[in-house]
Amino acid sequence: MAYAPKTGPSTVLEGQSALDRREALQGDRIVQYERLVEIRLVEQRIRDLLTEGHGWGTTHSCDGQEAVAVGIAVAVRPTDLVVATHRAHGLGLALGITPEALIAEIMGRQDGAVGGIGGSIHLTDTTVGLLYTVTLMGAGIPVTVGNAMAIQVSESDQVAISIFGDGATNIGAFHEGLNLASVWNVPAVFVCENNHYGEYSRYDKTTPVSVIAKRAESYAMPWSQVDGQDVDAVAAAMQEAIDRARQGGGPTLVEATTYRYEGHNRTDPAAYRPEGELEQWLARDPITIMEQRLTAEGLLNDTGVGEIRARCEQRIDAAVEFAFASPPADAEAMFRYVYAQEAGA
Ligand SMILES: Cc1ncc(C[n+]2csc(CCOP(=O)(O)OP(=O)(O)O)c2C)c(N)n1
Ligand SMILES: [Mg+2]
Repeated sequence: MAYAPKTGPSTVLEGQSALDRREALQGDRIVQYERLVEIRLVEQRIRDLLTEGHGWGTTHSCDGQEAVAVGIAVAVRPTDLVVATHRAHGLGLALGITPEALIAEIMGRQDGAVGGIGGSIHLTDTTVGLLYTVTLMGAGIPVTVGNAMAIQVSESDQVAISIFGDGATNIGAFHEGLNLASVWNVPAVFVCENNHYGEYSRYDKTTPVSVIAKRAESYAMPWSQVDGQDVDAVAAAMQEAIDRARQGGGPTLVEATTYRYEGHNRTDPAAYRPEGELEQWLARDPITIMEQRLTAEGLLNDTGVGEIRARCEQRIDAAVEFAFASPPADAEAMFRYVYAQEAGA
């Protein structure tokens, strides 16, 4: 049976598909700013909904890491092939998934991004190039090498993108994947979102190098380390790496340094963090950084900031209403997309 789960646009706004949202983002820095705000507010609402019992399982919030998601989405084409992790609500929204499709997915509803059978950590929207997200650390890296190899063989001008955490760079798949990507010179960009923690361990307790991106040197691969609190900086580093890959220059490792404001998941109070660390990062909040920059450039003022926030709140209220109105996922659908082969066949 063909693999054809529902993916892509569910929307409360007529004519606004995931692809429309992506295109709007790529041309307009105010939209980029608005998307940062939207991601922050959606994450907060998702935690509330789960706390109130309107969904199952856990969630891994990306509050504080929004600029990495938006910076990536600015540079990546919808036709490129993106694979990411369990902490990907922000990336999904940045790439174009609507708040309603995301919230409905997490609430297990049929209008969710994958019909409600994937949930928080299995987001997909092939209309904007998000092939899948997966929580197995590093597992997307060899898959990305395969995607990039397929691109190379088919001589298309796409690029394969893999997004993973700092913890995943200690997994064998990271090293094997980067090694092979370099040897085959495939069009791939490996993006390490260094939020300084892998579950409950600070990265310097588990990782013997201070600049993770330098690990690329072992594989003769170009690398860059970029300020992950700054949309423009992330977009520029991504653009450079993507251009190199598209032009046949092979893979790059990009490290975006950032911080997660919440614990690893919603039951983690993050009591292991040193005192004052969160406050230091809050002082470099990605939303504030972009707000100040756009204000200095005369593109935004206090009224605009208030309007954008109110518009996001309204949109999210409508998205939640939409999700509640959507029927629960069809449990049978879980089995519809499983391949089986009879013994001896
Ligand atoms: C192969 C594997 N080992 C262990 C886990 C359990 N686990 C889930 S998330 C996580 C930490 C991930 O840290 P990082 O890669 O830095 O991503 P982050 O959660 O910080 O975004 C661990 C150990 C897993 N999912 N996969
Ligand atoms: Mg991490």
